[in-house]
Amino acid sequence: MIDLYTWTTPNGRKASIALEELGLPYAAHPVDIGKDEQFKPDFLKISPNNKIPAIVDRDTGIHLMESGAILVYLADRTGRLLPKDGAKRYQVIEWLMWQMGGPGPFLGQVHHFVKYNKGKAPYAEERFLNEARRLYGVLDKRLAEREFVADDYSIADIAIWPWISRYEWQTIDLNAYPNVKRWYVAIARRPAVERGYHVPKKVNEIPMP
Ligand SMILES: N[C@@H](CCC(=O)N[C@@H](CS)C(=O)NCC(=O)O)C(=O)O
Repeated sequence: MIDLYTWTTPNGRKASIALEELGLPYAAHPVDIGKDEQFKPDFLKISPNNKIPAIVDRDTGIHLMESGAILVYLADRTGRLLPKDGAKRYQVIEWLMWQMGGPGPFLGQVHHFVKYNKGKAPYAEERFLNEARRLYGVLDKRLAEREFVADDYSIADIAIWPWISRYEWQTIDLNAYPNVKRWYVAIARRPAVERGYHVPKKVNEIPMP
């Protein structure tokens, strides 16, 4: 049994979608970051960077923060969604790291400046929107030649998809990125993704272009 500490955000949904895809038994514990629950001392013991998601695996005693590390752990625990070794494993890790260093931080800045603080910092809005469009372009090019970012559906897709699901917040027209749109819709229709998206609670339907 895995305890998942999470909230209704892209980083949190990565972990719940992976748990659903892998069929691992888990208990979801809401950490309302709007109420600063991520700063509670008990949570900081497992997530010292005061961010969700975090997990505790009751069977192994292992606890982890950082969604990328959590995805690798869950995949290795089951032998699925991440090849065990060889070039294909590193290809998945390559695109997982791309998400952790690119769409995660930069689309997060778009949410901050463009959705929540529009007009306060035009330079930041322009800078982060340009970077968002560049990242969507990179993903679109990658998906022009393959069904999923690392050929087979993997934790790399699971890491990227929840960030793309906020395309409306990012003022991104998915029609401008047809390969991303095709990939996004295909993943959105997976039953495990539908279930994982609504953890720890349902706030809206999955946006559909
Ligand atoms: N690099 C971290 C980022 C996690 C993250 O930014 N979590 C946000 C929600 S999406 C959070 O918990 N924010 C609360 C805070 O910063 O105090 C990961 O991928 O797990």
